[in-house]
Amino acid sequence: MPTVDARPGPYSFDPSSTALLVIDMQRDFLLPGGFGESLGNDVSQLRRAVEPLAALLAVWRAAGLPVIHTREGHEPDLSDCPPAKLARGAIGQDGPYGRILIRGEYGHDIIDELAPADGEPVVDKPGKGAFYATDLDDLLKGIRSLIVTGVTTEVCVHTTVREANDRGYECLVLADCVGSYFPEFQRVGLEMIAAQGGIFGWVADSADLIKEIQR
Ligand code: C5J
Repeated sequence: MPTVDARPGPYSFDPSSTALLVIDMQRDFLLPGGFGESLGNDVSQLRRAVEPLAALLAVWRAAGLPVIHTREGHEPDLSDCPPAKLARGAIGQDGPYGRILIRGEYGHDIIDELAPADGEPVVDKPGKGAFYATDLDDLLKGIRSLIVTGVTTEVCVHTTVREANDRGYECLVLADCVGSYFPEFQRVGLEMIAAQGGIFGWVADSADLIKEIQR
């Protein structure tokens, strides 16, 4: 079994029951003028995850392993957006890439560098967690281990990993393939996952996973 040098300890996975999850690498989070910037964030902070994630995707796809992407967003009529969420942020308002965080708009889609390949499922989710109000759990039938990447570390990545852990998935979060607008949250967010003996997952660098895939 491939075993990755991870924190708090080795992470073993069977490639035949492992999927790579790419969370919310959307223009609305990564480009100026989108949802992330509308909340006052410095979106350039997320860029550092793009190159390592693109490199991992190339290796992962070459190995024939499954990839699932997610996108956070809402129906054009906002019927799936709770009032409390709508009240905090610019969801549904016009921006340079269309209506912010609305399905079908240019800004809602995944950045060009990480565009899904043909056949890779894209799960649209109205919440922060990828299991809430989606068919992700059904899509993952036969999968036990999840390699988790995307943005943002302390919001959608954390929520999804906690949801996955509660459902019995073993999650490895790749430190260089997840991103936060806040360097402090990135550091602490990763520490929280691996603390207490790996309270809801493991953390590693993508190079250590790639080494195992290419072994
Ligand atoms: C946020 C996300 N931060 N994808 N969404 O609102 O982390």
